[in-house]
Amino acid sequence: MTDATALARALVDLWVGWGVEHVVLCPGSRSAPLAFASYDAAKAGRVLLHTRIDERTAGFLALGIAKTSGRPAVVFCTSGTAAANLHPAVLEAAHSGVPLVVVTADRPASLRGTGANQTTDQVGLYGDAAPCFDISGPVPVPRPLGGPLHLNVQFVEPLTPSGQAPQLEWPSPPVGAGQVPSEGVLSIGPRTVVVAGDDAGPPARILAQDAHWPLFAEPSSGSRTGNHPIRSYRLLLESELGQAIERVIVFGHPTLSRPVSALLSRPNLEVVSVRPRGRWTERPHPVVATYDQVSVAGRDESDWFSRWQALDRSVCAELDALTDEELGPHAVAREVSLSVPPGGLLYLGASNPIRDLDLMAYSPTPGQRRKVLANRGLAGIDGTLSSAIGAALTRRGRNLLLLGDVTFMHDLTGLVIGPHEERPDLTIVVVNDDGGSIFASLEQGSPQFAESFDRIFATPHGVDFSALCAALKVPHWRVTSREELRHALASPHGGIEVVEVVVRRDNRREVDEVIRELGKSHK
Ligand SMILES: Cc1ncc(C[n+]2csc(CCOP(=O)(O)OP(=O)(O)O)c2C)c(N)n1
Ligand SMILES: [Mg+2]
Repeated sequence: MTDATALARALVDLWVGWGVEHVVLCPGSRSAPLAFASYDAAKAGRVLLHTRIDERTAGFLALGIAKTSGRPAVVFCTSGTAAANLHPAVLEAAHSGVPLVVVTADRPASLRGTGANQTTDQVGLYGDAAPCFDISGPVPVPRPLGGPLHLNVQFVEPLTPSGQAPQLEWPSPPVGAGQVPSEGVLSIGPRTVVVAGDDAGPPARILAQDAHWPLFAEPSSGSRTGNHPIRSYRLLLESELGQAIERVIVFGHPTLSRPVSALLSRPNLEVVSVRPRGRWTERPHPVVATYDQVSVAGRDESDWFSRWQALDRSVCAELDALTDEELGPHAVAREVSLSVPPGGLLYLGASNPIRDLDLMAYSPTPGQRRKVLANRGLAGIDGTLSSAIGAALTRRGRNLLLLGDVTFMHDLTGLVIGPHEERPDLTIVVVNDDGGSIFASLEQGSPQFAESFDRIFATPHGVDFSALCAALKVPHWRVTSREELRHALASPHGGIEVVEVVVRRDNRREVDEVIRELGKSHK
């Protein structure tokens, strides 16, 4: 079998050849050859190396890096349960089409099925979420483009560098024929809206602008700029105007609101899909056509868009007045959205924070664009701190993360960053309502289940964030007023810091109900 040191060095060369800049290392013995080879590559300035002890965190760190840098990022770990801890990040990468290279060290294949220490069946561990290459020597491996790649590497002892390791050549995979993207030309005619889900990108905005159609752009769509986004779209779908929609063009991966899912499933509605990135590119509802890209023949000269714009302005004015009364979660989202400068990064946690921001964020002009990201592939509350830290590692300038208290605690080891590691600038805004408030507005939150609600859904914890952050040596500020929040957001201290905003949870269901009514009253 191939010398472990030579194999590890050749793998690092392969990654560098793919354009990999960041490598995330999790310590272990079987993966030692990769650790030494990556360390040497980092010393030579060929890669940037990050070390994390928790593989789940490390996986999401690499995911955040790959999401923002547009290049594959590598994470590697030892054999056994370590490999299983990378699974959440692999699934998220698969569903959001992020080029994450997951490398698991293994023993030689001859030891499989024998009860050797720390040895399980790692080949194909992530199922069809990540194509797996079981490697014991150089074989052709394609560069990952959209989605994760699993390299399971069999290392034979010795696992430490000794003597002169032979130089290995990595064979190139055959180049496949590229597919020609399909293009649809849309007519002006039916009353049309453009829905831009996660990762829709600028084409959704450009189409809405060209055709003069309303744009329903989720915060992490990358399309929420210019004049066409309708901020309160979620509230307006049940209004008379919302009922008049005849056609929807869907981009990206919309996941945030039930009214949008309901819209897309309406009978007698024409849905045109622009194929999203990720593992499953089919829509969960019927579509009349699917294209890779679309353009429009003409411009809608009717009053369709101006009616949406007028209604949106009046509902947003009511919404702002309502949410201005106290420092609730919506006001926090508003303040955060206003404090991200052009070119800055805003990462969003799942659950209510991203939905509140969706309702409260204004749309900057395209030139003043901010990068807004979220893990919407599977919308987990795991790995959010790490993903945001990974994203921030690739960016200079202002970086913010807005997330809930439960989401924060789910990824606490994301804040365990050793003294040799690079720490990015990141202001973490935790909306602390002592539990998961999203369930309050769902069926489970109905008064008939009130008795068990806190115990089995909301899970209040009473955790002292200030003590938690002190233990992790992360600066922490607790704010209770809008002025304090503004001040904290306006004066970052550099490095990673936590701004905890304490808000109520007991009135969440009522507040959401009042907000929903704002749209309905404009029938
Ligand atoms: C890994 C994972 N586990 C569980 C869930 C289900 N879940 C969705 S939101 C949520 C609670 C989130 O609470 P918090 O972060 O405080 O946000 P809030 O709902 O209060 O806005 C949970 C447990 C999930 N999405 N992902
Ligand atoms: Mg919460």
